Parts: sequence; structure tokens; C-alpha cells
Amino acid sequence: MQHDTDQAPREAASYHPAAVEEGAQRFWNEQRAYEVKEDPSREKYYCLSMLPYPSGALHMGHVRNYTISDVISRYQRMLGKNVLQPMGWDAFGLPAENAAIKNNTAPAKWTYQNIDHMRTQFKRLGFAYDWTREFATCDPDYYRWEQLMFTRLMKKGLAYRRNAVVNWDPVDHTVLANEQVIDGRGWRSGALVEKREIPQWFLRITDYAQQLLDGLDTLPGWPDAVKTMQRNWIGRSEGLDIQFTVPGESDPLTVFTTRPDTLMGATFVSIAGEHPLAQKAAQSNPVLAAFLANLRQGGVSEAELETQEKRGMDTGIKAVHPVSGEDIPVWVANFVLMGYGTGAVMAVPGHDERDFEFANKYGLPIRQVIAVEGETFDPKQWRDWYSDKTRSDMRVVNSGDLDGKSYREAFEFLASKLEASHLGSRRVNWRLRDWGVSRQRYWGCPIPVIHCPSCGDVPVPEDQLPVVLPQDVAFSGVVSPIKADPEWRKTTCPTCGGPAERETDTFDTFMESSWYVARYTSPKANAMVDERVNYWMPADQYVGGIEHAILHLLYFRFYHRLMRDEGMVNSDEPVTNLLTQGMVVAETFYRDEANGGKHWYNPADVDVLRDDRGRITGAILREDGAPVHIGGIEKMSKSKNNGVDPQSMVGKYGADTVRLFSMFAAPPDQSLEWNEAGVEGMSRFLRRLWREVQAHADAGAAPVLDIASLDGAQKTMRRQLHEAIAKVGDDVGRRQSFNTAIAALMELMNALGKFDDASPQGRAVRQETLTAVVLLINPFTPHASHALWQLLGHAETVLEDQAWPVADPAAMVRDSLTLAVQVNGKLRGTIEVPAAASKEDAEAAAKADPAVAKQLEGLTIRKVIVVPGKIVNIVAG
Ligand code: ANZ
Ligand code: ZN
Repeated sequence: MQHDTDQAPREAASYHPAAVEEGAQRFWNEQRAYEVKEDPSREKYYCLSMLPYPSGALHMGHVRNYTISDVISRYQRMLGKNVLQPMGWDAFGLPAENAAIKNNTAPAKWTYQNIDHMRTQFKRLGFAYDWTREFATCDPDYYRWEQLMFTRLMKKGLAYRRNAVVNWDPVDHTVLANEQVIDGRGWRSGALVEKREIPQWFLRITDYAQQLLDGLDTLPGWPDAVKTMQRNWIGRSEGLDIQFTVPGESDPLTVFTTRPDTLMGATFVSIAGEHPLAQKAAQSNPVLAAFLANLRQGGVSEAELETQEKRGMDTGIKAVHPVSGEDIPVWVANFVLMGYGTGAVMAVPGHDERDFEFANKYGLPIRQVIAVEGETFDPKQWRDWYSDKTRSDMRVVNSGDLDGKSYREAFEFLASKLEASHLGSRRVNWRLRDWGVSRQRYWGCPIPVIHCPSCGDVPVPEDQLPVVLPQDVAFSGVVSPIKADPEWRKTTCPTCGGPAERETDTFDTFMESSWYVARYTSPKANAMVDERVNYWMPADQYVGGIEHAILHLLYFRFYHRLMRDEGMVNSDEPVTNLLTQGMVVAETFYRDEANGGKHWYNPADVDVLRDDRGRITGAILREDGAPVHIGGIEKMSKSKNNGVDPQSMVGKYGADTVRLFSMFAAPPDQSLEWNEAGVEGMSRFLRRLWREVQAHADAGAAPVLDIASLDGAQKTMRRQLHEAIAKVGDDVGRRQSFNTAIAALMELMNALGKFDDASPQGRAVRQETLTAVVLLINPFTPHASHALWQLLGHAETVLEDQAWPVADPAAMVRDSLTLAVQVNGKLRGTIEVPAAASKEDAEAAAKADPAVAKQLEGLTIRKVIVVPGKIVNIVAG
């Protein structure tokens, strides 16, 4: 039977994302396309995304994060590199436990079900992961190594136990995580939460403070904002410890100050409520004792300390100023922390804002000891210059020997003087605190310690690891099932063999996320990592949320150094380049409710109305056709019901469209506003690309390109192609500006749409262009590219093994240039001149241009300035 292709239904010609995506994914699976091995002969590239918490289903934030890394990974492999892109699950943590308590399911079961569902969703999106390296951090084969590491750190003194404050729920008789305390009350019992001190485990990150600070200078590929946040968190301060003698006390009262230049302005000393001197004074002073008890109860965070009302009380104690010999009072102040410096401060109300407020409140003397030109000091009115040590015109005044000195000069002078008389010493202080890793919750890695009544805290010996967390548990109330189970706790001491108890605290989940980057490199290793780690590490690119800028990224850098110092890795930093992606935001819609609350409607259920200029005029609920209010663009969240479900979007448009939109709608580090009109635009673009390729393929194989024979329009098309290749390569590679790369591909397709040339060489140019577009867009839309590649007549293959297109400089040479022509400063026309045209030729062409000639009628040309390649400027009158 004769088959007339032109009249046959053109089903095959249109784009069916679901089938295309399934076909590509099947091929990748069969080929094991993204499984990788170490290959020292090739340059490696390790691209890592922050591992997801298996909360139940992917949200758009995940889609964005993981699409960015997938685009980078596929691009890097097209450059010829050996690319590792792994995926796993940050599987321990509170939500699983809370869900278990509510729904009576074991956290393990809940977690593994979620993982299965989310893995399916990941696969549907077509991410090029090496799934053979997958793990969940709640798997004993994973956490056993961090238990082993912890026992080694204990032996080195880098892990230790001391008392620290926790949230205690007096009704449920358990410790609560901060997230389980809502408005000061237990999330289940509603009881007022108390602060309690209990023994907890810490890692000595403070020993690494200087290294963690210095290391930031070796990371040019990290955003400055993240490095600044880390520097501030580490908080290195250079200062002096200065001793004030207290008559009748054998020990001096030592204060830590970063401003010794203000020493002569110290009019009192402030100490923390927990300071031994305050405690001692309280023994004979019931009013002070009551004040201290009250201070303690407050239990506020450091951030709250900055803003809360300043309160204090005179202890009655006097301290002797080390230079003036004057007696000054010692006060307890609520803003002095026992855990920082020495827990005592020389108060300089003239130049420290907190002291200023305090002194004004309690009528304590204020003395000016710093001056700057042209400013007067008013002890009733705080001004920022009072505390500014960075101004070059600040000088010490009213301070004897120190007068006229700058901050630095005064610092050095006093440091030497006080050191010589043993009244002070230089000291570096850190804001960073040791990392508290104990959690009193169940769903975490058991801390591998045995408490023996005679031997103390004994690390679990290596051959008894892992200490496995029982998974088949039932909660009775909220208490951790391992704390509630005497059988689980009961054990024998590995040292003396006597009866002993297991530690029932579990690790902070930041522990697992501190070393997973290394574990991916050494799947199934019978150790934390093996030698493979040094082929892959440090990772070349890390992609994740800015919310992890401080804690996770600091712990992660710290833990990498712990592993280095155990001889496991040979690098100092885990990751060389960091990209922190922006949030995914969307419009919110609501109706007011009778009770004064708001009911929020999902954007998927609302139609937005626009005027003919595209401006939003209102919105209606599809279900009833009645209006809803527009509540403004916000981060996608459950509370505002403005989350868009990735799965439904993938079902409707296909994975490639969702991927393309999430990369096109915004630069990666900025907020991305989800709007379905934009998604439809991406879908149209892909359909159009598909149609172009299909139509081109339908016309049969294109002839071989013969560059020498191309005409002007063909050369122009080729020039646009190669300019696009250059731009897209630079945007995706160096600039990580994915949205502009996609825009350049769209422009190129527009140009190709206008390139109406069915001649043999016209078709050859079209073939070259479409082939390049399919490759350039492959990182974003790998499934469509996989199919289009074959439509263009190539064999089915893993497209990342094709070389990334390289721009041909010869194709980018312009034969002619467009120049603007101005007459007396006004643009009057544009002219095309050959690229090799002289200034005289350009001038002649400008004068000959009809529009310009008309302007020049009746005028005398006074002067002509030609800026080659840009403009011809004619002055006439
Ligand atoms: C006198 C002084 C005068 C100070 C002045 C500041 C300005 P950073 O830079 O964060 O290290 N301080 C010391 N220990 C403290 C504690 N335990 N609780 C609260 N404040 C404490 O801050 C160091 C400064 O913070 C120190 O320098 C001290 O006040 C205060 F014009 O000493 B300063
Ligand atoms: Zn023992």
C-alpha cells in the first residue's frame, strides 16, 4: 500500500512529553548512563546538592535545587569530564518522630515510605544520578561510621560531656527540641517549658576556630554573603584581659575588653548573674539573691539579650581600677553572658551603647574618653561615633598617658604596659561555641557510649559497633522509646565487665549531613571512606539553600577537617564552589472568614484576570466563579496554601518543561516566581523546537555544509548560531546564568524561524543549527534532546557523551557592520557598511543615506566624526 506521508495523521510529528521522557529514561537505565567510576586519566567533576529530608513529597524548592545541579552535571560531562552526581536522604529527625507520635506508626516505616515515593518523583524528573551510591542516613551501615569516628574523637578529647541547658516538659517528663516548644509551651502537653541542666555531649569545634576562619580565604568560589555570615558566627575578637583587684578577695576580677583604649572611661564593672563574685555576694544579700534567681528564670537567647530591657543591681562590691587606683562599683547586669570572655565587663558608658543605657537608667557616672573633630559629647544623647573605633580622626582624651593616641596606638601601649605589670594580657576571644551534639529524641543515631558506675563514660569498642537504633518501636507518650526501655539501656561495661547503662541520647542530625559528601565517593566501603575519596574530593560544586549558610556549612567544613586529621581525606575544605539558590515564591489568594481569619486558596484553583496589557485586575475561584483577594507574592508554604505541586505540573506539561521553566524564570540565586503562564510559554517553546526539527527531518537528510559557498543570509544565520554557542557556553559554564542562556537559545530559534531557505546549503545550515540547539539545551531538557537527536538522524546515545558545541570564530566574523548616523546629535538613520570599509567610505555611505540626506538639505557640513564600527556623527549648519 502506498503511504502518503503528507496526508497521514501527523501524530508522530507532535511532541508527547510523557512518552519521550519514558523512552529516554528507559534508555539511560539500560545503559547505566550515570553510574561512574574513578578514572585517574580523566578530569573529574563532583556535583553535589544538599540532600533532602524525606518529608513526604518533593516541593518546588527541591525541583529548583536539583535541576540546577543536574544542569551543571550534564554540562560538565559534555565538556568531557568524569562527572559524579549522587543522591541520598537526610533521614533522621524530628518530623518522623512527631508523625509517629501522632499517627502511631514507627518513624522508620514512615521515613522509608517517604523515601520510596520521593525517589520515584526524582526519577520522573530525569536527574542524572548515580543511584548505586544512594543511602539513607538512618541506615546502620551509614551511621556506624560516625559512631566509630565519635569514639575516636572521645579518645582525642575532641568529644566531651558537660552540663548544658535543655527545654524540659514537666508534664510529659521529657526534653523537647526547640521546635517542639511553641510560645514557651510543650507542643503536646501545653505545659510551660522549664530550663534544666543535664549532661550532654559536645564536639570541640572551638579548637578549629582559627582554621575555619582562615579557610574562608581559600574559597573564592563561595558567595561573599555566606563567608561573611560564617566569619561573624565564628566571631574572632582581639582584646585584653584586664585585672581589677577586689579588696578582701584573693583572686582578681578579670574583664575581657576589645576596647582597652577606653580604660580610663570605665566607671563600673558589670558581671553576669552566674559569675562567682555575684553568687558569693548573694549569700549575704537576700535582695540580690532574689534578683539573681529572677534573672536565671528568664533563660533568653543571645539575640533576645540584645533587645531586652537592661536590668541590673549593685553587688555592693568595689573593684580597684588598675590605672587610676579608684574604687568603682561592681554591678550585676542581665546583658553580660557568663559563657563569653570572662563573664565580666569593664563598663564604659561613654562609649558602649549598652553601658550607656544602663548608666543612664541607674544614674552611674558617664565619662568621655574618645573625641572626634567637630563633634561634641552629650552624656544624655547617644551618637554612633561614641563607639566607633574605625574613624581615622578618633583620638583618646581625658586619659593621661593615652591622650592623643588612636585606637591601635592606645591598644598597643596599654597591652605592653599592663603585661609588664602583670595586670593584663592579650587574648583572642571567639564567639563560636562548641557544638552540642546530644539530642534527647529517639529518631537519631545512638551516641556510642556506655556509662559505667566504676569506669565512667566508656566509648563503645569498635567491634561492638554499630549501636543499632531499634526500628520496630511503639511510642507511649512522647518519651524516646529507647529512654523508656530499661532492657535496651542495660548492658555490660566493655572495660570492667560490670553492669552498665547505654547512653540514650542521639546525635544532632547535622552530624549525618556533615560527612555524607565523602561517603558518596566510597559506596559500601568497610570504613567511613576509602582511597576513592581523594579522587573525587573536594566536591567541585555544592548547591543548596541559603538557610544552611551558617550551621550546616560550618559543621560540614569542621567535620571534613576532623576526617583529614584522622588521615581519611587529604584536602582541607569539602567543597570548592557553592551556589545558594533563591526561594520559590508564588501569588497568594484568600477570602475573609466570618471569624476574622483568612481562608487561603491554592493558585491551581484560581484564575487570574488580566487586562489587555497583561496587568492583573483580579482573581476568581474556578469552582464558584466568585472573586478572591490577591494576598501578595510569598514563599511557597502550607500556611498560605500557595504551594504548587511538582508532580501535577510534571503530569500536565512534562518534566522537561518544568525543568526549563525553573531555570528560565530567574537567575539561580534569586527568588523564582512560579506562574503557570510562564510554564505554558516554556511548553510552547519546546513544541516549536520539536516542530522545527520534525519538519526539517521530514524533508530528508541535509547535504554536507560547504562553508565557502554560503550566501549572505546563510552566513548571517551561521554567525547568529555561533554567537549563541559562545554565549550559552559562557552563561552555563562560567557565569552560571542559566536564564540568559535559555533566552539566547530562544532568540536563536526566532532567527531560525525567519531563515526561510530550503536550498541545499540552507538546509545544511539548518541542520547545523538544530543539532547545536539540541545539544545546548540538553542539560535543561535532556529527554526532549535525547529524542530530537535521533530525529536529526543520529543514533540513540547518551547525549552527555557528545561534545559540548564550540563556537567557530571564523563564523562569527561580520562581513558588514551597522553604524548609527547622527546629524547634530540626533539619530537620523542607520547604514550597513562592509566590515573593511574605511572612514571615508563610511562617511560617504552616511551622506548617501536618503533619510540623512534629507536632514542635510540646505546645510553646510562643518565636521564629520566616524567612530569605526559604531557611529557617524555629522555636524552641519
Ligand atoms: C569595654 C568596652 C568599651 C567594650 C567600649 C566595648 C566598647 P566582641 O567584639 O563581641 O568580642 N563583653 C565582654 N565580655 C562580655 C560578656 N561576657 N557579655 C557581654 N559583653 C561582653 O565584644 C567584646 C566587648 O563586649 C568587650 O569590650 C566588652 O565590652 C563586651 F567602648 O569592654 B568592651
Ligand atoms: Zn566499668
